[in-house]
Amino acid sequence: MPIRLTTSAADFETGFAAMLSAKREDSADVGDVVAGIIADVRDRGDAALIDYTARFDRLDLTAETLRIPAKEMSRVVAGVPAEDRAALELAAERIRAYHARQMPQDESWTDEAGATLGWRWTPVTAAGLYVPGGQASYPSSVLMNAIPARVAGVERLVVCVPTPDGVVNPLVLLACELAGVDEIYRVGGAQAIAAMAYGTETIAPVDKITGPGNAFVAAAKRQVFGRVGIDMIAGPSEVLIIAEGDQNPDWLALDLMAQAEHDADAQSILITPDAGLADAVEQAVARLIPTLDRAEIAGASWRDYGAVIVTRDLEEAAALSDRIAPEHLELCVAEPEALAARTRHAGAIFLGAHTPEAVGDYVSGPNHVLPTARSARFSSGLSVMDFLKRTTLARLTPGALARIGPAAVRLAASEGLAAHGQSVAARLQTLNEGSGT
Ligand code: HSO
Ligand code: ZN
Repeated sequence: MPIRLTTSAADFETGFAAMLSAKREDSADVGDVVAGIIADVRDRGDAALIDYTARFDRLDLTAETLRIPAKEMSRVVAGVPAEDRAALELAAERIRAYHARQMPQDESWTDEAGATLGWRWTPVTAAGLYVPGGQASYPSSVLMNAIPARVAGVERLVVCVPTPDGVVNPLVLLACELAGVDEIYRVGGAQAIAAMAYGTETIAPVDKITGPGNAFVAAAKRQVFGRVGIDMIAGPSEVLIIAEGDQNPDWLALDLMAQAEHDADAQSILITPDAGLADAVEQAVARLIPTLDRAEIAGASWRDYGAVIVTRDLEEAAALSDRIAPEHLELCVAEPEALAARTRHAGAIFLGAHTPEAVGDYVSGPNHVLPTARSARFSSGLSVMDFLKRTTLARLTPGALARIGPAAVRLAASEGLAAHGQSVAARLQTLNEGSGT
């Protein structure tokens, strides 16, 4: 049974605090193993990748076959049914249009001292995207990672994807093609992250690595950070739904289970001021779970981490949501904009009964790579910004240097940095001589 809390009950705060602090992810400590794999890939390059791929994916590769050739790409992709292709194309187009709007502007202005200041944005040169194999190999996630990179102007986009027993997912390859991925390697795990960070004979290194993965991949990303940039380390998925009493309990049950089916560690929470709706949704979920393909995963997630909270009103529901800072926040209420305005901490907000979170996973346009485990308090979902960096610009006229330089000379002296002070003072002196004073 999911936990059930009522804000008017005396023990509410205790129950809520326990829910907030429950640790959902119990990832094994694989740091040492991963450090060994990274060192091996740095040492032996392609040969190490070939060994690990034989061992973990039961696939014999050579330096020539690490990369999936264009011919194989077109053959596999040609087998994708037209309806699947059309759906993926629609998704790609909408994701592209959304992320194009995110592109930030360069800025430049001249201030009252006469300094021309500003910044400009430039893309990272090469980005590497990790695509997991197995059950969590989502073509939609390929689009969500690769398209922002391309929109940002990344020149070289690399994908590493494990292909256990040589089996490739045609939709993953099609997503790579639609997003404009340049190179695809059939390598997975920590070894793939090491190869993209340090490079091998065949795989040139990248500057930034993004994408989800298992505990080994997550540990590898942590360990190569600094050598390359990485995106966030995402935890199990979450949804929080705030619903009014007149909402359809079957729809809400489906929305809750759409998160729960991702992972036994996923979390689905319903908050409502209507105890009757809370009961109806719990009953609907109980009916729904046995009908799902992933009944076991969804059932375990709902049993262990599911929560139903009954509040006095919507205002209180919004305040609780902020304390949770969910990855996905669904507002199934008559006036979702007003309620959204009352919340601050959420990775993505879905407004109204006809915007289920699942539509955001695929086709609405915003990114589905979002901050989990309460990190929406301080971070945001993946965007073009993850593939851009900002360079600041400053140009001083002689007059501007004369005006603000003396303060720099003073501060340099206070920090005991003589060359700093003189590098400014020497110029000020020349300016003074030139002006004849
Ligand atoms: N809801 C997941 C993303 C996803 N869902 C991919 C389906 N495919 C995490 O935001
Ligand atoms: Zn999903």
